[in-house]
Amino acid sequence: MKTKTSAFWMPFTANRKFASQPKMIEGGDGMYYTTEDGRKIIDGTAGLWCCNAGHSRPEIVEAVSSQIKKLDYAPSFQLGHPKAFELAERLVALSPATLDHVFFTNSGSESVDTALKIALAYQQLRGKGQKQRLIGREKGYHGTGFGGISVGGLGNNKRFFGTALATDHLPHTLNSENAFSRGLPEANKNQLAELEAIVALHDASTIAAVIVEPVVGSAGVIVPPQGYLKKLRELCTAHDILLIFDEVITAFGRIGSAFAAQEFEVLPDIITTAKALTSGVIPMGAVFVSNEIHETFMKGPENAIELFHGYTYSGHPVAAAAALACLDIYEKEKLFEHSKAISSHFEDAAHGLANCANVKDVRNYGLMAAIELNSGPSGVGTRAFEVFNKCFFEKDILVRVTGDVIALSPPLIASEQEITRLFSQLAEAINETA
Ligand code: PXG
Repeated sequence: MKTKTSAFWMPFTANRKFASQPKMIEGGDGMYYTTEDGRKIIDGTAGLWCCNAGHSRPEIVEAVSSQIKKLDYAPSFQLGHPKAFELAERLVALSPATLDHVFFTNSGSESVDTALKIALAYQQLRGKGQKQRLIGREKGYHGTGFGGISVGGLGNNKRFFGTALATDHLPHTLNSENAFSRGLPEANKNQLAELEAIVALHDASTIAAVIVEPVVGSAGVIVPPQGYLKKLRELCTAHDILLIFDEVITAFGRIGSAFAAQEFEVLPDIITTAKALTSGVIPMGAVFVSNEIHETFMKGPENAIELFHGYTYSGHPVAAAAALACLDIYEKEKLFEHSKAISSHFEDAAHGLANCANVKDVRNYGLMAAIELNSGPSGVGTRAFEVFNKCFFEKDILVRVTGDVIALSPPLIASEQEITRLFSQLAEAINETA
């Protein structure tokens, strides 16, 4: 039966265009989705960068259903249930040392807003209440909450909604000099001079935190220039500014290590996560906070609430059960190691498209890649959207399109053969769209 599409106002979607030619997914299994018309297609995007363990894993299904039978829901306000505590312990064992505390949320947007609030409150609590300005970066995506869009750097997401917070933005690091470079690019290493300019403009005494995606995801896989993140850490430390890594996409093996912080050997003060924490099965986010920040909150009278913040579903038992089962899969199947091991094959496959029609740039790191096309004759994004349609309807692969960029981020369980097939199908679609 054909699904009716009028009542559901779809997010970040051209709703009327979708209704004219719906792309409907009915099933998922491992690396594959099944479409409404019964075709098995390779999931080249891990859903929306989240299904790192692959789809409908029986171990997670089992953990979720037995948790619902045992305890469906319990509050985390002034009460607890063991699964959330167990999950927090497991997570801090994975996270960089000194980020030993976890605040649970339900999404990446909530993780970002939580991190920003913790940063602002921390500055107040340690007597630096003037430090209230937040610095994001052009092209940054930090979700859709009012905090996230304030520090975010994508104009379309900010337009109409005002800017709730005092912010400023670093320049992005995309540079045509770096086109077709593999892994970390060279040019724009000095882009951080702008942070000094922002500090000179507003004064460090007014700046609470800088938030960046270590590898930019949404805006089209922008890989940090060599040494950039280390330099950013040095500057933040020198000016007594907190550094927040938004790892909603990069955490949990997407670029080989558990966290980008470990991959790039840069220790932020706060890390935001969501998505692959549960492999996308149940919504959940986690914010990792340094001991220093946490201790600053744990100083008042013991019967006082330390942070007036949280969500009904913070640490939800079913989400926690899903996350624990998911972490077991990552560990047992060594998926982070696998992700790293196949990343050079993935890199070769991505750069194999450099000579396809209209390809302007290829960027990659870990299991993230962007194939950027020249804009089509009818404007930005039209050609890439046509490629997306062709991939879905004719080539049996799912890719993600933002503007002129086709992004790839397959589940970490991908085999070399599946990666080869994904990129060869995509190459055909690009060439046939020319
Ligand atoms: N931070 C980052 C770095 C993200 O990538 C969020 C925060 C917000 O997460 P929630 O769970 O609130 O959506 C994200 C989300 C895309 C795409 O196609 C990316 C995201 C979401 C939807 C689509 O690039 N990232």
